[in-house]
Amino acid sequence: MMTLHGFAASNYYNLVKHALLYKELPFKENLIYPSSEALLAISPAGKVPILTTLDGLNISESSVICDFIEETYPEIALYPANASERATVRQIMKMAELYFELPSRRLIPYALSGTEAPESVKAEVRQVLARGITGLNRLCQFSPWVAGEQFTMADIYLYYVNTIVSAFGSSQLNWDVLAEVAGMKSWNDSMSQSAIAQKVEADRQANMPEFMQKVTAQIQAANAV
Ligand SMILES: N[C@@H](CCC(=O)N[C@@H](CS)C(=O)NCC(=O)O)C(=O)O
Repeated sequence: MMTLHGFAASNYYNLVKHALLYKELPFKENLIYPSSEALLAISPAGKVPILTTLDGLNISESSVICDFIEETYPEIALYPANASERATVRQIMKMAELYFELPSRRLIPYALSGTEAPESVKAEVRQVLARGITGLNRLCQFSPWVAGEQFTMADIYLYYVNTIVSAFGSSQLNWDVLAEVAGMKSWNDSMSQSAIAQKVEADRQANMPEFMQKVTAQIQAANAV
């Protein structure tokens, strides 16, 4: 059986988990946190998620894992058969990561340590998010799914990216970023209603206390140096 390594408080972990559940693939979960020797042994960059395949290969990077599971298990397809349509799906995923996820993540250390991000950092984050808003407004259809009639990996990817935008980007900047993309909010709400999203969210909430304990211990250790 495949193994998904990581922790449920991670949105990158959750998007892969959602895709595996959607494709009805059997897998087990291995709870593992960053900075552990066990993770470094299987993850080139020391990041989660990692998927161990049936051949024993350890794959990192969520979008690469998404591609692998689709190519290996094409049943219950999450990418369009048409190459041009697939390219649109991948553009949405890439833009979501580069211009929504990564800038929002810059605000996580400030949010977790309860400090205010410097205005210069906020300005840079706003600028990148604005690019994401423009790009996603141009590419997303929400009719009813992100890329049109077919539910795709872009729906799963963007939904979990948006959890970080809402929790850190929007809250730290006092800016409802998702409201800037026409159709995004109602699509996001309907995504959250699915049985899979609700299971993933329940697991996330169950993991949060332990995850926050680890974060607090790390902040205290850094402050003690
Ligand atoms: N580009 C990576 C990012 C994964 C990532 O940043 N994971 C976080 C957890 S949400 C992590 O492992 N952080 C540990 C660290 O930065 O040391 C992917 O798509 O999988």
